[in-house]
Amino acid sequence: MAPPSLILLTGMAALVIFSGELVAADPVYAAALPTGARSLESVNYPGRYVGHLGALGRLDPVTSSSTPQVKQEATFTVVNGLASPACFSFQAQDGRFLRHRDWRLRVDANTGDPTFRADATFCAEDGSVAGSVSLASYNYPDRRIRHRDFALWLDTSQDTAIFRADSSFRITTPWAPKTNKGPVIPGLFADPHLTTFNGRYYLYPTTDGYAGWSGAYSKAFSSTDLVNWTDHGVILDHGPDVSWADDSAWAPAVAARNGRYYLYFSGGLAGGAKQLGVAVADSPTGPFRDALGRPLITSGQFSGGQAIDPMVFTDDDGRSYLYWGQGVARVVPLNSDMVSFDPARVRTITPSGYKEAPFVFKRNGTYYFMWSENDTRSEDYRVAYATGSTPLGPWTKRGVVLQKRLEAGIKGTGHHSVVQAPGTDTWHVAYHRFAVPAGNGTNRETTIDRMEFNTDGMIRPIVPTL
Ligand code: FUB
Repeated sequence: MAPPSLILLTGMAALVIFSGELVAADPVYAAALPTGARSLESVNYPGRYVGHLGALGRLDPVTSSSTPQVKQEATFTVVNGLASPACFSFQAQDGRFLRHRDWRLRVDANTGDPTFRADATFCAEDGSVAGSVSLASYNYPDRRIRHRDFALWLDTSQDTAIFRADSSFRITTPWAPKTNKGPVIPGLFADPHLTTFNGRYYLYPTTDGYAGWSGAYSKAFSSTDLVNWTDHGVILDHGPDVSWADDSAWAPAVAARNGRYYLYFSGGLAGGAKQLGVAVADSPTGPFRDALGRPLITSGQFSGGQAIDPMVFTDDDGRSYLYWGQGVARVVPLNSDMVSFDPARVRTITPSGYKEAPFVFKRNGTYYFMWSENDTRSEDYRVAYATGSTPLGPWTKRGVVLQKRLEAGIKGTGHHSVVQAPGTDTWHVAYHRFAVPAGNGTNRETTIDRMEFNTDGMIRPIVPTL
């Protein structure tokens, strides 16, 4: 039986302008992989695919009459590299990641520590034949995934035809196609800010999968239909781009004014509490640059709570309000420059049960203030809301609208955002959950569901779907 059809790779060298010259940014890793569910077929043993038996990586034959389990084990989701967005990781259908240990390839759960992330990240080069790829280890760049005796190894590269063939794979359509709609973007992403600019949807999530949520960069994605997403790459990298924070790129949120785009973000100050910053760009996909060269809100500026989880709501009169806070929810009108405010006008609006992730929108003249309750590491992380008649409250708590659905394996549903489909009364909620099936509070994934209202304006319970 014929194997799945070949998906062509784009052999592509990244180019950047540096000191006025066009230079290759990363000449070593040259191939771009399609993300999403795929299978990896051996170049010199067509019909055999990268898979795993239990934990150990193998090269096994797969045909259309193979068992569902064999097909599942020969299917990986190609995702953002856990150690670098320039490279790739391969997530097995059971949630574990392909990684090397003692030079053998195996699948293991992501611990989020730097060693695991590096061991589970592979950088793509063109393979031995057109349309194939060779995968170099992120932390041992001179070693590649190759098969030997139909087991998978991480071996030192050799300049021989047999090594090149043994370390080249065709990326094919998956043997076990995805049956769920989610996550909307492959890989580990949390705290999604879903919004629209100029009739197009944009998604700004936290990059997840790091112990202690220590990921240092944010990416942007865009879509016209909330189903097919374009990855616009890294839009703000705290290491090089933010002088006062080099890690913990948490919960980005973007607002527009006068053709400019403002990215509000939390950042870690080494050894201290989080602070909140703002970056600016001429496009919703960046590149963003730190607008102030210092935090917009410093860690001790307001007593109580942590300065994280910013969000901006702009009312019909054009005034924008900044909401933020973990433990304590605060709001302040922003000045028209979007990067300053009067500290004397900051109000505390913490509702009962509030943990973090404030989000405000307006429908039919009613203001909706939503937030997350419990700890993001708990399966009981959930979303509640209140309504009010102004962007500053007072607020009437209405209750929980989004929570776990254990019968579907859905846990930890929270840190959401809400978007109105342009020109309609159709509303969508983006949120994260523990990655299905094997995630937890630092291995989260982003999904989107419909949000509907009763005739009295109350939000109907949101049913989280797979
Ligand atoms: O992703 C890091 C943190 O986890 C966010 O800032 C919180 O809202 C929680 O989701």
